[in-house]
Formats: sequence, C-alpha cells, structure tokens
Amino acid sequence: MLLIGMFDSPFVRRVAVTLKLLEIPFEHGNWSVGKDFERIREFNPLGRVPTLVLPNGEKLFESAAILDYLDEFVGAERALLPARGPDRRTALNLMAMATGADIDLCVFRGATLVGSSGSGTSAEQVNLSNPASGLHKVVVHGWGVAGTSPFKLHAWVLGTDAAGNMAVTAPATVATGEPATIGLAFSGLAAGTKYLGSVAYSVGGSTVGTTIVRVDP
Ligand SMILES: N[C@@H](CCC(=O)N[C@@H](CS)C(=O)NCC(=O)O)C(=O)O
Repeated sequence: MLLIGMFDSPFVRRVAVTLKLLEIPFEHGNWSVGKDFERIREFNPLGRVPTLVLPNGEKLFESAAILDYLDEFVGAERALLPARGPDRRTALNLMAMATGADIDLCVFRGATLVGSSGSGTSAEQVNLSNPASGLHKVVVHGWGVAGTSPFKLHAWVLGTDAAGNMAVTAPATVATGEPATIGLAFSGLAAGTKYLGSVAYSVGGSTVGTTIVRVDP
C-alpha cells in the first residue's frame, strides 16, 4: 500500500497511525499538496491527501473512507471501530469532535484588535509585520471544541539578530530574473520543537525581501 501525503496533515496522520496500529506495512509518498500537486492528481482527481493506493492499483480518498477500508481489510476481530451499537456511536462522535475542532485566534495591542485568524479548522496563524511596540495579548477562542482543553500557543518574534542555529549560503551575486539557490543548514535544534526563522535579502544594505522558514517536526 502507498500512503500519499505529508505528516503535517492531521488527516494523513490519522491514516498513518491506523496503519501502524493495525500493523499494516505501507510505503510513504511524502508528497506536498503544493509542489507535488500534479503528481498527487494522477492518483486523486481532487489533488488532496491522504490518498491510499492499494496493491491492485485501486485508489481511496478521504481519511474516513480509508479508515473504513482498513477496518474491513483486517476483519471484524481487529477492526478499530465497533461494528454497531452505543460504542460505535460514541467512537463516531469522538472522531467528529477530533476532526471538526475549530479554534480561532485574535491578537490585541492594548484594546485594539491588530490581527485575527478564524478559519473553520484549528490550524490558525496570525502574522504581524513590523508591529508597533507595546504589549500584545493573544486570545485563543475554542470556537468548536470539546470541553475546555488547554491550547498550546506557538509565538515567535523575528528580529534582525541571528540566533546562530541556521547557516545560509548564497551566491556572491545574482542577476535580476535569474534563479539562484539559497542553502540552509541547521544546528543545535531541539528535537520535536517548532522553530520560525527568516532569510533576509538586501541590496545596498536595505532589506528588499524575506523568506520565512519553518521547522515543523
Ligand atoms: N476531509 C478530508 C480532508 C483532507 C484535507 O483537507 N487534506 C488537505 C491537507 S491537510 C489537502 O489535501 N489540501 C490540499 C487541497 O485541498 O488542495 C479527509 O479527511 O481526508
């Protein structure tokens, strides 16, 4: 079996966790929905992940449909979802809550709302570019979540000082309109920790652009 999709997707992760729990060996197509979109579309007309390709070439889309197949594949004895009754309904409710959670973010400076993120998922992000100085307060709103679980907020302030854990290599000169390769090497990062950094490009001492770099284990 081939599981297509990167593990930064919670939907891909739920399939990978199920494959592991059920001890089903699989190959991993670690393809990005961005740069590998056309390649993914060869397997899934929606270009979405997870996509599971079975040994006979059959392709499955939607994590819930894939989990349904995996339960069928291992048989009733080993299936993870109870076949019927209250246990099944409880498990389906838990899955709906886990996949449907909706968290929103608001950022205030003093009493002024300076940024917000309110998609229908729990993957929210607010970026403030050159913010005015002052105390910033982030309000995390559990819009559609079960109970009052604590949320973990990841926040970074990107200044101009190098932290010393990323080395950048770049060509000595570049020509307008010509591609150039920038090399990044990281050192001293703690395992399992998220990092945010930036590469700044300058001409004559003034910054003309930046690339934001994420390390998201
Ligand atoms: N309901 C779908 C959601 C899958 C989904 O949203 N996948 C995202 C990655 S997390 C995706 O493929 N996005 C690319 C796109 O929509 O173009 C499932 O459970 O499989």
